[in-house]
Amino acid sequence: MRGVIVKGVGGFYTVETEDGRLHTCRARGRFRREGLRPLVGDRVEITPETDTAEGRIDTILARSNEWTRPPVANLDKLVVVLSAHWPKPDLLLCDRLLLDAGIRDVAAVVCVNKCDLAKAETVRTLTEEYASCGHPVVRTSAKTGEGLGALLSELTGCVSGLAGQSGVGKSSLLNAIVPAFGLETGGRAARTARGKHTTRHAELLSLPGGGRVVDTPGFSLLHTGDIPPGDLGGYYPEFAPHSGGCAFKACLHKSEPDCAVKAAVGEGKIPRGRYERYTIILDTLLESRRTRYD
Ligand SMILES: Nc1nc2c(ncn2[C@@H]2O[C@H](COP(=O)(O)OP(=O)(O)OP(=O)(O)O)[C@@H](O)[C@H]2O)c(=O)[nH]1
Ligand SMILES: [Mg+2]
Ligand SMILES: [Zn+2]
Repeated sequence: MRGVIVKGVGGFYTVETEDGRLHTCRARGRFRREGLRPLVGDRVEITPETDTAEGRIDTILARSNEWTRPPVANLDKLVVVLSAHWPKPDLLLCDRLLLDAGIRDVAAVVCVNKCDLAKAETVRTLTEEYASCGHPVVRTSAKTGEGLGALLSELTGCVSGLAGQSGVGKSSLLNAIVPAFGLETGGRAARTARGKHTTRHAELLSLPGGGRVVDTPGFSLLHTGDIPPGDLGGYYPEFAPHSGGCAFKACLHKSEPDCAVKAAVGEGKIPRGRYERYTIILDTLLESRRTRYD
């Protein structure tokens, strides 16, 4: 029987089969020997046990994409959630997530949450910065309900993932959209009991209007996708109108002379923050090349 992994905890995978039933499955031992790890979002073939809600995962079908942070597969869309208030938005993490989506050719949306607490100016700056790189930006408040319709229409009809720092409100947003999800959110009590993270496992949830969404645990460290440094600029759509004007064809837009991208930053046509974080990511890519080939 075919199904999709909606949850995986401690070597047990919950598989929803096409008839809508849930089966708690173990993976075949062969997967471990082959270094293959079933992921939430995986489409699988299972052998159900007769008369119980259990079974065994036999085959993992080909993935359209896979992610290590969060560990999920087959996303159509990534929603990067930022908090416009506390925690302070980690824009480098946001840019890396957008890059990860770009590398996988997965659509990305930026969600600026906690608008009820934020200064209007903070919300505006974040919106402008990310709208200029071509991503839809939705402004939300899980508390007042602002923007939830716009967020829901981004989620409906596809398989999407909510990612971002711990505490930005990913689970709260999903609860506000579908109260029946009943996801645990980061009250103070929940946090002190377990450290910083409230959501501990990725879980794929079905949306009432069709589509699925995965709530993921927040994280801060992220390994930048392994791409040649010269390709990085290609994942910055806001560079595209300018990069043809660089003196060097293989310009990294860093220290080369006559760089049209840097000129555009100087003229305020490309957000400076995005550019500065681009150079940070570029340096990590250059550094990892150096350590590999020395
Ligand atoms: N005022 C306000 N508070 C919010 C909003 N969204 C979330 N919160 C609060 O922020 C805290 C963290 O929310 P969570 O939904 O647990 O955050 P999360 O992103 O799921 O965090 P992890 O599961 O740890 O990754 C909770 O106390 C929420 O009540 C919002 O839009 N406005
Ligand atoms: Mg959560
Ligand atoms: Zn350049």
